[in-house]
Amino acid sequence: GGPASLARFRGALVGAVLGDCVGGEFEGAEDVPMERVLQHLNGLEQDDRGDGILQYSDDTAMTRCVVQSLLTRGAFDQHDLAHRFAEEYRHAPGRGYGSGVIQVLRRLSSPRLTDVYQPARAQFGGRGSFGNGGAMRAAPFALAFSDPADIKRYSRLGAMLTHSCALGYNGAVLQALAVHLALQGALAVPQAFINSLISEMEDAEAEDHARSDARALNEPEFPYCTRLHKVKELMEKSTVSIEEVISELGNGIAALHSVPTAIFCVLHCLEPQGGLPDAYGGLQRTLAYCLALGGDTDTIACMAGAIAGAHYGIEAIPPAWQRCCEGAEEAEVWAEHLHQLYQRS
Ligand code: 8NA
Ligand code: MG
Ligand code: MG
Repeated sequence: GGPASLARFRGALVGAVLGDCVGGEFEGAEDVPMERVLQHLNGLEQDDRGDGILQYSDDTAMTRCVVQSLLTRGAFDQHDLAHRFAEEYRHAPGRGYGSGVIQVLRRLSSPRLTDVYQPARAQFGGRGSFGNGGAMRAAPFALAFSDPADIKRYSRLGAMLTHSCALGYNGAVLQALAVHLALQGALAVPQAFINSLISEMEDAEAEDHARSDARALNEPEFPYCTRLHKVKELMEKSTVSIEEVISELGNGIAALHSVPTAIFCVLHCLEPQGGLPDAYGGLQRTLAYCLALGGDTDTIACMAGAIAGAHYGIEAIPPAWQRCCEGAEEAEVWAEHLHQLYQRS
């Protein structure tokens, strides 16, 4: 489809859910052979699947809250969103939330709370979380708003409800911007795509809070820009090993060690790759590649799935894969509603 077509909106939201559901199998694993990844993915094509449907985790649970809040309120509403996060956690606490964020989610349900950003600010001795939990749920901001200024503002605020450290919320800004650009068709020119992200993050990371948080964590100045430059270097190499991706970009639960990685996975898999089935389309390649990295596979595949889905569109998602994933049918319906909201924004 053309820029911002409905097929791209569907692809983005369903791609995110798929990445979370198929990635759960290897979450936290080290050294995942591609053979095991392909075995797992082949299982999705079998009619007689004994093990039933793949459940989504915190990534999708929180993404659903963002979608429902934006659709119900027709705008960003931090109180409504905070309430939905808290209710979702109370209802289904076993979705695999990070060990720190559950304290925020418990405190967000207090009726006495007036400043909904306060519990997040109290995390980790007042430094706030740098986990990827803000980034993993950022895609809907790119699907609800067409203006990049709105996308940046609301993805940041949406993340700050749980992640007040700049390395946490700027990961969400980067992920939302990557989905936005992919929706516009910008991945047709990969170098321009990455350059746009670098120039956007130069602005975001120039802010005082971003500078002091990077310093406090012994990170270089402009940590996301530094990582995006590494993505560019890896893109220019003729061969890149999995080990190199993990050591240069990371595969962990910190947003800084996973959002640039997800972006790299999408870029790397734009062209067919050795070791992956010829029959795989680009979105399938992207998800398989994310899983083979090990580490925080559900979250990296969720973020890469949203970007790749926005680029390739819903047609690139095998119906059999979609049927195996909890919440994927619903995601397609919500994508249509977000598309309508986007056109009004
Ligand atoms: P979070 O805010 O609890 O952060 C995740 C973890 O990062 C924390 O539990 C800490 O260990 C560490 N952390 C974050 N900020 C700081 C800090 N300032 N100082 C010291 N340590 C810090 O949770 P989240 O919402 O960011 O979730 C991130 C990931 O955890 C997601 O992938 C989610 O799926 C979940 N998760 C991951 C695994 C895994 O093995 N990769 C397993 C279960 C859950
Ligand atoms: Mg998860
Ligand atoms: Mg995860």
